Amino acid sequence: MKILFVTRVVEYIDPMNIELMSALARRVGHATYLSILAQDDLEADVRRIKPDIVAFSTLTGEVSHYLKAAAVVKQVSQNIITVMGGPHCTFFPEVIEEKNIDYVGSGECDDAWPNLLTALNTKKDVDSILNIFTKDNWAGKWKAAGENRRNHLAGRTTNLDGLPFFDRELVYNHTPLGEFPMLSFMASRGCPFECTYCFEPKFNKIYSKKGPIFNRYSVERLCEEIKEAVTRWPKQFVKFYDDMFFVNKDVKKDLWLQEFAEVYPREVGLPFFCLTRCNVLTEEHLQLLKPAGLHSLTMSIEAGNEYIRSHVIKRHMTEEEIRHAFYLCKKYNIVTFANSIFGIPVKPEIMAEQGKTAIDYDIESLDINIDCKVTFAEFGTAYPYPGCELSEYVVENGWFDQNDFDKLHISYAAESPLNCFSPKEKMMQNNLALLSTVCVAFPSLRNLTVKILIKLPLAKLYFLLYYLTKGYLNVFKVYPMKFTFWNLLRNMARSFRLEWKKRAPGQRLYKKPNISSSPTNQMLGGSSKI
Ligand code: B12
Ligand code: SF4
Repeated sequence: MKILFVTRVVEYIDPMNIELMSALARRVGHATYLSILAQDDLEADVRRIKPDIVAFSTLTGEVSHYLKAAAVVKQVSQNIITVMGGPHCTFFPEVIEEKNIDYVGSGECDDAWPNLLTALNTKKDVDSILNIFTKDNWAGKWKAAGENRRNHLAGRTTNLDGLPFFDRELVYNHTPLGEFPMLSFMASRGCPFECTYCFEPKFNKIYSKKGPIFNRYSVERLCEEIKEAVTRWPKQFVKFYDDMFFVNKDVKKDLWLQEFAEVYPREVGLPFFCLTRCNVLTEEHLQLLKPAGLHSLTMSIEAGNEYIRSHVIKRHMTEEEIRHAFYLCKKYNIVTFANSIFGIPVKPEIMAEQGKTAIDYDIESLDINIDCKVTFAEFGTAYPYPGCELSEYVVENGWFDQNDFDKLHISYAAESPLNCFSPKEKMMQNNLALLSTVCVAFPSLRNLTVKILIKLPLAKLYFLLYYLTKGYLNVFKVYPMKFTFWNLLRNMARSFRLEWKKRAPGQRLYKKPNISSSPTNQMLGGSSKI
């Protein structure tokens, strides 16, 4: 069969979801194609390729784009089968009720996806395939009878080594990503922590007693795949995008990490980036990983305020642990990257008790990033994704209308979707998010920013400052890669468009306006009502 994958946009990280799904499909004998909404004409691609199946992998904020895309596919031919999977479907399999979606893959579909393809190809029963929701099995069992949907989930994939190598060719032949000198990969799946804004704790609940919470490729298999990729495409840097590259505070007990530190430099030898948490990192980790090629490390701070960290988002780490982790990185000359979340709502009575406004909490987050001397600090907005504890908290408090996914922008670099902030506060949050990255790099701008700049409607200027700071830090510090002059210019122009789009979706900065235009009315610098 011919399978056309549709994705919204390809940026600088490998779309590993599509690359894996394509590899799994090819392994069972199907041909795969790619259409990218931000650059291609989907309708023309569908008419030219004549796919049997069109497949989407969706995050929550982008689901409405894919539903519009599915409508375009069905307009061309009702016979084309549409399948949707990805994190949104894991938490919200109800998407099967959409008229233009024929099948939904929920949870890990490493087996379900090829099983579905085989069943469709051989016209066998699909309703009983675990992880796959159909119109019939949904209406007959889960919706009508209310049977526990978890019964329809297979266990978690235990043997990651058994997965095929990602089909990077599908993406690299179609986008500039193959020439971009960074390769992304995940050495593991899962995370045992319980942050309330993240999908992992919910995922762990859904999969309770159905397989390992944290699981890794073997070091040998991991290095084999990276080696194969870097011999085919010119890469200078590896970004390990695991939620947690290591979870064990005690390095001696992490035999995998020790083996990695020995084998990776010998077999791959490229500098790398990875992620962990401040309360996991120890000096021994850096002593082990620095000689192995560790160049930059993400440890998210998320909130400077202790109450928010412990009670609202459950990060469960002290300020001292945060400061110490960043101090260690400075000591070992490791470049640091930290995310923080603005616009995390606190109940009015607690705010009154603490004598703080909503913006005070955000400024506290800026300040801890400055104190920790984070190399590159990025500030997003709190977004309630389905199933996460944070979402229940904002819905219970009446700050967000449950199931209103259209309010969730494609990126949390946009305005807060919560109604507990005034338009003025939302404008200040947006301004501060842009300027904080600049302030952490140039701390002398902090006072001017929080006292004056934050209140001015100059978001476009702030975006430019943010973009230049981020661009400089990314290219020269976090991911140090060599570009030819023209390549650098090309990448700058492209990344400028992508960054802008994340904040001002209505703007026509892409090559051609298409069906991926925004479902929301959020604009750079806040809503137009200000
Ligand atoms: C890499 C990554 C990114 C990359 C690339 C994203 C991309 N489009 O590929 C970048 C940096 C761009 C990114 C950005 C964002 N991300 Co992100 N990202 C991830 C991360 C770490 C890994 C995703 C991945 O590739 N996994 C590997 C693949 C193989 O696994 P998978 O996607 O889960 O796929 C499995 C199943 O879902 C299913 N499946 C997937 N696709 C399909 C398709 C079909 C047809 C079928 C049948 C099954 C199926 O089978 C797969 C194999 O088991 C995840 C966290 C995580 N642990 O997964 C967050 C995650 C996906 N991101 C998330 C979010 C919120 C974002 C942002 C909104 C954040 C922001 N900065 O604004 C943006 C939005 C970007 C966008 N809209 O495109 C959330 C999504 C929550 C949700 N409910 O949708 C996650 C889950 C993080 C989290 N902890 O909550 N992200
Ligand atoms: S540590 Fe990271 S991946 Fe793990 S639950 Fe928290 S936010 Fe999610």
